Amino acid sequence: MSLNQLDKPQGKLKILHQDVEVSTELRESNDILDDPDALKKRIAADGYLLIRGLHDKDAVLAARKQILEKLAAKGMIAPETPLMNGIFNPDYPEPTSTGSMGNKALTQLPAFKAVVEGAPVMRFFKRFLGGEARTFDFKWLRTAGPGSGSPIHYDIVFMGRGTQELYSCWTPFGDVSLDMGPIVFCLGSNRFEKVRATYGQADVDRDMIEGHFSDDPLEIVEKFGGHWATTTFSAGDVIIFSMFLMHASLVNTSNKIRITADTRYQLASEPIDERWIGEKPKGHYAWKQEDAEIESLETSRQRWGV
Ligand SMILES: O=C(O)CCC(=O)C(=O)O
Ligand SMILES: [Fe+2]
Repeated sequence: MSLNQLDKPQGKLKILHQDVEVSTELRESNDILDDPDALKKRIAADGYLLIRGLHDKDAVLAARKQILEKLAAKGMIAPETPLMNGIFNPDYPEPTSTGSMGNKALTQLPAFKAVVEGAPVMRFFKRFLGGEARTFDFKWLRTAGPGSGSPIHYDIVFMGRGTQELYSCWTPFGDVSLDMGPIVFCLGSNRFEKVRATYGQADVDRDMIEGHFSDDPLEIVEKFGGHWATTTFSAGDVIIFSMFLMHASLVNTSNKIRITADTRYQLASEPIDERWIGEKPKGHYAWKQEDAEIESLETSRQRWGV
């Protein structure tokens, strides 16, 4: 065993400020891709579907290149390093976070749209949902620099005004190793009934809550059960998950920018959350806007009794 491994207890990875036991085993669903019933059963049980190589790698890398060119023009890429490596410029004056997203200059890039609205993913959802699928016009594109990580949450509280038969799809634009901060799931959290019935019924723009559920990844597994799990991703892979699967991202401890998108898909015939559609989606019109008063996490959790 190398010194490095001794320094870092095996299996422990960083979520927020904590080193947590994180499994790196997620189940692949490539073998049941053509079987919608099996896919539905699996997502109902596991909360996610990991599909390796759904997208053409070259299409994903073409989008990566266009995105990186924009980031380089802003000075975010370390000088004298190969563009496609996506090394963060340590002298870049602003902190980057997984929250820097939805930027139209990036989400309208043709090569980006060609992936997240492209035939492979739309065909997948058409078959999986059993009808014409559509995606939100708003895309969450994240350029997550060193040190960043996303908080622990269910997606439903941000996008639950339409159908609940709504799915998130997380797409890496380039390979994502464990040190680059991939998405991490609390497996079993889709069955936290009391959490689903309380926090899971909230709407951030109506309730003015924090949005995330906890600042403490260990608290979740100790109090409610489940365990944290992630995997490494290659360009072309996607992971699709339910609105009620608790997730976050590992802290990016590398020197690279992690480029990923999360986009949403549903049946075209079902009601859709009006905040995320149209030419200029209105987005979170109240939550965390200027002068917004946000209820503390502690108060929300007391109110919910969880
Ligand atoms: O990529 C991240 O950091 C967070 C992703 C996320 O919350 C999502 O895909 O819904
Ligand atoms: Fe999310």
